[in-house]
Amino acid sequence: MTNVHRAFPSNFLFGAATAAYQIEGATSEDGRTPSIWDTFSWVPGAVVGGDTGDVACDHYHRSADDVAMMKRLGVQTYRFSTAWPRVRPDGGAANPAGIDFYSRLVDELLAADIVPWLTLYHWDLPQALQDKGGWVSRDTADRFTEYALTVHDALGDRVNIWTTLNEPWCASFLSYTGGEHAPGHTSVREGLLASHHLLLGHGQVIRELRARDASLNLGLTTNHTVAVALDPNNPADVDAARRIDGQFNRWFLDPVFRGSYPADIVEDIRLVDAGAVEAFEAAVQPGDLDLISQHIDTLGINYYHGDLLAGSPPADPPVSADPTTEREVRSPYPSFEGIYNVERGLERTAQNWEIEPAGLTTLLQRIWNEYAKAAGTTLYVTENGAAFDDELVLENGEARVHDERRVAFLRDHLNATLDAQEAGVDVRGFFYWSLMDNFEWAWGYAKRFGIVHVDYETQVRTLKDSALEYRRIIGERAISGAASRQP
Ligand code: PNW
Repeated sequence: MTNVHRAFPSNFLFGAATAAYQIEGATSEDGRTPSIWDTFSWVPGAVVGGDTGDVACDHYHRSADDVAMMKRLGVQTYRFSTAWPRVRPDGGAANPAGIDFYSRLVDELLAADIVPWLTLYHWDLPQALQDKGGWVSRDTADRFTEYALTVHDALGDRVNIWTTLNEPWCASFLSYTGGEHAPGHTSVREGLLASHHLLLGHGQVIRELRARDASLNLGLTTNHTVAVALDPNNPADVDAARRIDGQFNRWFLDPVFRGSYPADIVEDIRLVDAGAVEAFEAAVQPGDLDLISQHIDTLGINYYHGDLLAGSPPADPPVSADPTTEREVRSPYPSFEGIYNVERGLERTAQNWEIEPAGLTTLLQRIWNEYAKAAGTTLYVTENGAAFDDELVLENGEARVHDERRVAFLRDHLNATLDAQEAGVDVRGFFYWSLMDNFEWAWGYAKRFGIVHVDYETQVRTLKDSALEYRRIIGERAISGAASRQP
């Protein structure tokens, strides 16, 4: 193995990320009311193990310790989200007790010299607003704007970096069409309307915050896949990749950067559900796309894995007997019929997600060249990480987690980020998902993404080997040591 030493530019920011519902707990304290994730987690079968966010990492009571831990880790920035049902319970009046929590957190971060990176919506919509239609209703975009302004009233003097939404694909299609996330609906119409109203809320908040303070750094975080056709000369494979790319990537990037929804995807969906597309087209009102396509300073990219796609069952039998090979994309999603995910023989995470660091380079280059560069928008990797079956062991009385696969994962994806930068992409930072093990949505506590291990009985935090490696990388501002790259 060769030794490497690859330095990061001096302006590159190293961070770690979390989200309110996944770590805070204290779901009924200080005036907080239920979100759609509370109510969804109460539905039998919705979340593995019947887990809920009631306690989670108890971060609501431990934020000072958690910030001290981040300081020991050396992270320069911390990406967190504010909980709408704490700040404006039931989507109604502002709640000073809930707001105070974030005010203290921000003070703690600033005192520790950690840049607060605030996300306004990481999926915890007040249930009372879902009862009025949730994101299917246009009104929710206005309620979101009110909530954002309340957060800005309280924190705008200390927080400079604001992200409106985390992963609108998940908050719309995965939640209102796929049924896998709260509120667990399975309607094409609802998914389409939710996607538009989320983006509308994004645009309104950008406009209002910009008008209040032109010096804010404003942006959006989107999740992506890298859709590759099995055979670039086979029209069916190319079409499968086009459809996946269209819904995951272009459906959100086109309106934000070009002011229009991708026409090919609209037409695909019309073939499957004309009524849904009609409702969607009626929902897109004059002026909406101008709001949605306003300039953003920052685009956050969340990357976990790509997809190799075929338009028919692959001819070659898969090498392994893995049941996930040659699987037809399980699809409540419109126009995903007859698309097959092809087994690449890549290593996989505990969630069966493929590990493909080079996909991150490809993705960053593509988004930079096709969207962000012309718009003068800077890119950050706002999420990248993996769940593995970690084991806590005692060594000489000391708790350790030897998560060498996550160490390699982290190094490989940081390398992939540097590869993109060297290819000319303006990508200025990386957030590992997640700072600590937490409530992994539909998987509950069964999947651990943290570089910090959480014992959910005692709430003891233990730095995994990946945290120690991240601390070393951040300290040296370089990736050094034996190369561990995957192809
Ligand atoms: C993202 N999918 O969620 C979120 O932003 C995080 O809160 C989450 O913990 C992390 O990734 C790891 O999952 C996703 O099913 C959840 O395609 C599910 C999907 C994608 C992203």
